[in-house]
Amino acid sequence: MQTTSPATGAVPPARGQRRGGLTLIELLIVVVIIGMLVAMIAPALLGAFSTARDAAVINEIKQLESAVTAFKAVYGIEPPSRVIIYEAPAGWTGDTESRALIRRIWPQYDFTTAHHATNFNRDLTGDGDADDEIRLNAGEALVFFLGGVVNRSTGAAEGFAKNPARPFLSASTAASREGPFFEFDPARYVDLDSNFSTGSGAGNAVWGWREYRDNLPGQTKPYLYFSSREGRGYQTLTTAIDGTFVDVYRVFNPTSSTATPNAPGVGATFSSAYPAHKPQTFQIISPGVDGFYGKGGVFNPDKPLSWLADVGDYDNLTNFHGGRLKR
Ligand SMILES: [Ca+2]
Ligand SMILES: [Ca+2]
Ligand SMILES: [Ca+2]
Repeated sequence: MQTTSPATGAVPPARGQRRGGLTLIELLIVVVIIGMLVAMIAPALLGAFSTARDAAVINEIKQLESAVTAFKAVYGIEPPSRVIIYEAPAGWTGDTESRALIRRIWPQYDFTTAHHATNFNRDLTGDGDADDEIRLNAGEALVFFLGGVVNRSTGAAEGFAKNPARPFLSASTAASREGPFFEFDPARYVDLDSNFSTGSGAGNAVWGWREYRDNLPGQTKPYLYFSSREGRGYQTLTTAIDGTFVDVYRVFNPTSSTATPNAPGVGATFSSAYPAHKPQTFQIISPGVDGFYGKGGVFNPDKPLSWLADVGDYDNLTNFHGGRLKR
């Protein structure tokens, strides 16, 4: 036995030296083992953190889906994802599509000047006039229809007035409300294209709306929302969102002969060979931790997203796939 006991008081110097050497080796071994353990555990821990964060976003997307369902329960249709709201009655006359969509939601909506000339109860932009147009796209439409009109002094979402002809009346004017349908965290509003507080152009200025981001660390980009228009088909985007996203996600078709179904371009046409995911309802898309949307288009769950040859898609979170798009 090499054991020594201080009690014996008879430890030879040689033994002490040898013991020191062993301790150094032991120390190195321990350091190496700890290093290996850290190397093994750290990715697992980081993975667990990111999985938990992803799960929180997926859960929030489910809550947004429920809010859309609640909106539909009141108004009969899901919120449109592309519509223009006109403060001035004249705007509606040249936009039959937007007018029809508003008519679907509020059949008694007053498009005339009758209540308009004497006050600004249609001043949705809060700039003191009633001649603007608010172009709602994707994430903006989600926030507008689930949150409702906004108190420009406090920033609070006020839902819509139950007044069937004037749903955009403020809460101070019309206390009886529908919504908001989702409890937005005020800290997570964003305005990707800077058109919520300022319009562009003189007179009939063009405005937009604010959007809403997920709670991933460092996230600056909002959820995207696209409606199938009650199963009548998603509209192909004519302008890329944030310079990249151009098409809703479509189902991979292994029998299609299309050469590059995974590389949509602006205005690309997809045949019925590539139906959209959620063809009857809507898509909600988080850009994930990388903050890039990618291009959308065909998603094949059996292949890694590098197959899409587009950085940014792989970590997206959606309401048609239970986690990151990357496998
Ligand atoms: Ca205005
Ligand atoms: Ca905006
Ligand atoms: Ca992404």
